[in-house]
Amino acid sequence: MKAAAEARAGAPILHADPFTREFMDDPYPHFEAMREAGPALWSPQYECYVVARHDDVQRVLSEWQTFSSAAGVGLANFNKEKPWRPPSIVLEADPPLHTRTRTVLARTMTPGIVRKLREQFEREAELLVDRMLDMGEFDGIADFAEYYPTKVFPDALGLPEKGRENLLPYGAMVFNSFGPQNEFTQAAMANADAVRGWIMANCARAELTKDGLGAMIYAAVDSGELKEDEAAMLVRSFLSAGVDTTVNAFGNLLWCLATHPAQWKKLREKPELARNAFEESLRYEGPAQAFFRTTTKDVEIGGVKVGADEKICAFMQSANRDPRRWERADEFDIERKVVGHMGFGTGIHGCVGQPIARLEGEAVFAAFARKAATIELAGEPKRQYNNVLRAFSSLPVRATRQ
Ligand code: Z7Z
Repeated sequence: MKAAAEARAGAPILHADPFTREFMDDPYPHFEAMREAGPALWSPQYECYVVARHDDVQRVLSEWQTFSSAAGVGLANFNKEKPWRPPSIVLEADPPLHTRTRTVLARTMTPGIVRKLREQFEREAELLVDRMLDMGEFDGIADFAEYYPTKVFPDALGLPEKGRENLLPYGAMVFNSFGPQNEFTQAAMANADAVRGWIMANCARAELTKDGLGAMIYAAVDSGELKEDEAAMLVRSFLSAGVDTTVNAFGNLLWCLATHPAQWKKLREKPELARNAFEESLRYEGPAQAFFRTTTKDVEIGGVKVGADEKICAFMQSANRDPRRWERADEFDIERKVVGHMGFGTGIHGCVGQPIARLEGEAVFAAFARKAATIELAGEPKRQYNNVLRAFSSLPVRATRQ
């Protein structure tokens, strides 16, 4: 214990608790203080290191040999603690396992496949936006953000319609569990067995349509690349990673547009900016706040010596606002050159579903830009507290037609 304390003595102490309402209500001053304090901080409360500057976040997410994912990408160290579910064989894995599973996933999201999905995604986007404009006032979360990603993505996957209401509660379990076992994790786990049961049952080959992305995963069993139980685990990865992330990306971008009238005006004038607006919202107000890695050996981060088997929390959303990397880091600008943001992560674990996420974002917000004249808040937004997702639980919006 004493040796460990001394080994960590070189790092400034992180006093703030990132997994509290107070922090989540306004994380940005905390992020700034973390970046200013040094390249790597030590949290005595959680016994982990923290990096918050763009370059260090990028490094931790890129050097997978040193910063491993196999012991989990949450606070829990799977070398010491039993995971709450069987680990993901793509997210919570290193090469060579990760290489094999990611290859199969990536094959289901090639440009050719995304092109085929586009027509259906755009049709649903038009219907969604028309419905919102007919309502005039709507909840940007329940009516808008939650609707579309729980419709088009499971449709593309080939998932049964019945029981899809389990998807969002499952996402809440997955993402809260990357943080500590606090009140948010406990609340998300309230109905865990039923939700988990539905998810696993619906990852089976027999439940999926023959022509969806899920069936493509099972085709890799037939070609000998995967075992049957591995295919089910990869379908589970789709359901874990592909819903809450886009839901909250939609909610966050809608909030950005409702509260930045000059940017909304620009988007209305040029709906073709929708793709970059979505991207900028992932930088400015991205849903994925932070992920952990585990050191495989002694390593130095900006002069701080970190031992082996230590947890490091990489704050992607802080990297996205680091003035060392971005001009006008705290300004939302839909015409910004936004390459290099950490909203999709980076490195070998960088979001494999990003072509589909971008397709969804572009389809919906281009439709909004073409059809709506005004968009503004109609009430006070309420935050959804989640250990690693930046999210609203409610977002009252008023919008009028062109
Ligand atoms: O494979 C998985 O279960 C999985 C779960 C969550 C993969 C990825 C994610 C994830 C999504 C992690 C967005 C961080 C941000």
